[in-house]
Amino acid sequence: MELDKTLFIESFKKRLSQKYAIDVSDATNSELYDTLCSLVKSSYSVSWRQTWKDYLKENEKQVYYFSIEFLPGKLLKSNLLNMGWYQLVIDSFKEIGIDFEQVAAVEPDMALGNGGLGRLAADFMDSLASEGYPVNGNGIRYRYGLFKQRFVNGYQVELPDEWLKTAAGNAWEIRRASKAVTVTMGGHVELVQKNGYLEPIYKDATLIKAVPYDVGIVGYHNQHVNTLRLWSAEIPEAVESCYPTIEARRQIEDITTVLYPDDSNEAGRRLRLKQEYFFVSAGVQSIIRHYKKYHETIDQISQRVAIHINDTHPAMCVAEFMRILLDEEHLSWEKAWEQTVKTMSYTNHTIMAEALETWDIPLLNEIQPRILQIVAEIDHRFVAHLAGKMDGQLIERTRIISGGKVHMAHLAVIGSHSTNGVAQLHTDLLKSDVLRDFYTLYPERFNNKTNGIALRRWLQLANPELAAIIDQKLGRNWRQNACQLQQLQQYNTDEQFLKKLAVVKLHNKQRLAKLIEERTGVTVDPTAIFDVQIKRLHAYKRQLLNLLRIIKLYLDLKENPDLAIVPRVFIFGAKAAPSYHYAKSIIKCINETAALINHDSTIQGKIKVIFLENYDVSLAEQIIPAADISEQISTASKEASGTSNMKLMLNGALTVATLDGANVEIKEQVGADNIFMFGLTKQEVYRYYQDHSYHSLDYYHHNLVIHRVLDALIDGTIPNIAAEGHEIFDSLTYLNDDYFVLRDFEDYLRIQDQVDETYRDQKKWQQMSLINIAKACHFSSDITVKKYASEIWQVRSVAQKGGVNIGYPL
Ligand code: CR6
Repeated sequence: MELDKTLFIESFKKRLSQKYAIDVSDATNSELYDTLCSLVKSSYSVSWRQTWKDYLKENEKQVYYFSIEFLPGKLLKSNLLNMGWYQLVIDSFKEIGIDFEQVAAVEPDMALGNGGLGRLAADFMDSLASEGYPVNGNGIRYRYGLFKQRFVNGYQVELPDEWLKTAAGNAWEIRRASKAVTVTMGGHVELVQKNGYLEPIYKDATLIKAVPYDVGIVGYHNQHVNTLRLWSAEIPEAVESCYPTIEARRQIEDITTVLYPDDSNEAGRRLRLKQEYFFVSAGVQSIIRHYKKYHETIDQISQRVAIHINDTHPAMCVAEFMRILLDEEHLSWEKAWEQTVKTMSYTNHTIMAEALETWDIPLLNEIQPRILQIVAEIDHRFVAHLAGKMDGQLIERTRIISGGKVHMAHLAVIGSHSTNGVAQLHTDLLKSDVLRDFYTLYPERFNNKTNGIALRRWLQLANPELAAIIDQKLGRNWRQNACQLQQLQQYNTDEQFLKKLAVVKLHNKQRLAKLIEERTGVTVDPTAIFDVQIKRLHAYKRQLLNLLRIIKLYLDLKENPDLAIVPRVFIFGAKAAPSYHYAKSIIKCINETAALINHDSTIQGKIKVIFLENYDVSLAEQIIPAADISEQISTASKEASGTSNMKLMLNGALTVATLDGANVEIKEQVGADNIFMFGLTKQEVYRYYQDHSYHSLDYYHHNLVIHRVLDALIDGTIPNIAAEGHEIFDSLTYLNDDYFVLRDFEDYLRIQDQVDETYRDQKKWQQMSLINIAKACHFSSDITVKKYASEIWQVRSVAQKGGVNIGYPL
C-alpha cells in the first residue's frame, strides 16, 4: 500500500488500540514507542521473508560475520530512515500531538560492544543490507550490555546496563525457539572406532541450549532485510532436572549474561572462553544444518558459505567447522581442511600484544576437549608440513600451540584464506612485524580493508541540518552513492555556502552546550572552539597528552589572564575498563582538572573542560556534529585504524593527528594543508624501541614547560589527586613514558597554536571543514563492505538499489 500521512496515522492509532486498548492522548512514550516499532517491524517483515526466499531461490552464497561484539545503539531512527518512513513519521506524529524525539529517546542503546570493533560491525551490517549482500551477523545476546558509567567524586563507577529490563526492552528481536541448537561443553572425550570412522564419545559433558534471537537489518531503500542472529544460553528441557538449584542454573545462563568490558586486554578468563565457544558452536552448527537442508553433499560447502572471523574471539570457528565436517559428516581430514580454509577469513584489529588472545591448554581442554584435540592436530600437521622446508625457528614462532598456550591469531591465520588489517598502516605493520612470519608463509593471504562508517547514520541522522544544506547542492543521492559528496569541493569559494556551514555548526554547538549545561551544570560558550576527544580511555590513545596541554594552558592563563587565545571547550567522552587502574586514574585527573578550571573565574572562562559521563553511541551522535577539533593523538603504530576520526571529519571537524591508523589515509585524502599533523612517526617509535634512546626523565629535567606541567600533578595545584597524580607523574618520568607523551608534547603545543591561528580566519576554517566533509566519502562503509564482498567473500549483491522512492510498504 502506498504510504501517506493519513494512512499512517490511521494504522498507528489502530495498532495502539489493538495492543494497549488506549488512545494516543492516554499513551505513555513507551507505549507509543512500542506501537511504532510494531508497525515498523510488521512492514519490514514482509521484505525480510522475501529476502530469504530470494536467497534460497537463487542458491545464493551466504556470508556469516562472527563477532563477539555488535554495537548498534538505537535502531528506530535508522530503520525509519532506511525504510523511507522517517520524515513521514515525524510529520504524522506532529499532526497528532506526539513529540517524536521523546518517543525515540525511550529506546535503550543496544550496547553489546565496547567501542570501535563492535560499532564497526554494526555499521557494516547496515551497509551490507543497504548494498544488498547476503550477509548474516552472528553474535551473543548479552543480558547486560556495556556498563553505565557514573562519576562519583571524579572517579568512574560502573553500573549494570539492564537494557532488556527497560520499559522498551528490545523491540527488534524475534526469539526463534524452533531454531535452537545444543552446544556441548566440558567433560571428557574418547574416540572409538565405529563403522570405519572414529567417533567421539562425550562423557560428563554439559549440554547447553542455544536459542537464537534474530534482529532484522533493514537496507536503505531497497526492500532488502538481512539478519543479525544473537545467541542466548538456556538449559535444555530434557535435562532440566539436572539443574535443581538456582546456582546450578545460573552457571549455564551466565554464559550470555555479561559483555566483557575490556576492548584491549585479553583477560584469559574461563567464562570468556565459554562465551567464545558457545556462540561459535551455535553459529557453525546452525549454518551447517541450514546448508544441509538444501544441499545433498557437504564437500563443496565453501562455494556457498563464507565465515568471517572478526578479531580472534571467534577463531574457534576453524576448529568447530572441522569438528563437524570430521565427526558428523565423516569427511577426510584433507577434504575437511581444504573446505575450512576456503570458507574462513579473518580480520585482525590490533597489534597490541596484550590483546592478542592466547589460552592455556588445560583451560581449553576443560571447556571443549574435542576442540583441543582438533587444534592440536591442526598444529601437528602444520609443523609436519613445514618441517625441512622452513627455518625451524620460524615454525616454532608460528605454530598454534607453544609455550603451554593456544595462540588464537595463529589458528585464525593458518585456518583461513584471508587475513586483513583495518587501515593501510596497520596492514603494513602486520606484514612487517606482528604477523611477519605468517606473511613469509602466506603472502597471498594478506590484504588491507580500511575501516569505514555508515554515512546515513553519522551524517543524515546525527546531523540533519548539515544533510539538508548538502541536499540543496547535491540532491539526496549521496546517501546511496557516497562518492557524490566529493562534489561539495566545488563550493569551496561559495561564501554563502561556507556561511551556511558555519551556521549549522553553531546550531549543533548550541544544542550540545545545552546538553552540557543540563548534565554537568557548566555553562560553555558555543562560539569557543569545541575540541573533542571521544574514544575508550587507554594509555596509547593519550588522553593524557590532551590533559597536559590543558594544564599548560591553565597555568599560562593564571600567569597572564589577558593571554590572547581562542576560547576552547575541551570535551571528553570515554569509558575505562573496570580493571584498568591507570586509565581510571586518568579519568580522575581529568575530572579534578575540569573542576578546578571550570570554577576559576580569574581565567574568564577562556577554557572549560567537560567530561561527559557514560559515552555511548547515542552520546556520540550528539557530540560529533558539534565538534570543531577532532583529537586523534595516539602513539604512532598503536591505533589500528580508529573510526571516530572518520565520523568527526564527516561532520566538518578538523583533525589534530599523529600519523597513526587511518589518520594517514585521511591526510592523503584531504592533503597536508587541511589537517593538523604532529608527533613521532611509526618509524621513529620503532627506532626508539630498538635503540632504547628515549629517556623521558630528561624531558622533565631539561624542559621547563614540561617540568612545570608535570609538577602540577603532584604539588597540589590540582586538588584531590594525591595518589593518581603521583601515579601518572611516575609513569611519565621514572617508568619512562611508554607512549612517548613527553616526546610529542612540544610538537603538540605547536600544532595547537596553529589551530588557534587558523580558527581566527573563519573563511579558511570553513573551507578546510568543507574539504573534510567532501573527502570523508572515501571512508563510507558502503565502499568498504563492497571490497570485503568481492575480494574476500566472493559474494554478489542481490538487491536492486531502489532509488529514492522505493521505501517499504505499510
Ligand atoms: N579497539 C582498534 O583498536 C579500530 C577498531 C575497529 C579496535 C581500533 O583502532 O578502529 O578495532 N581493536 O577496527 C579492537 O577492538 C581489538 C578497537 O576498537
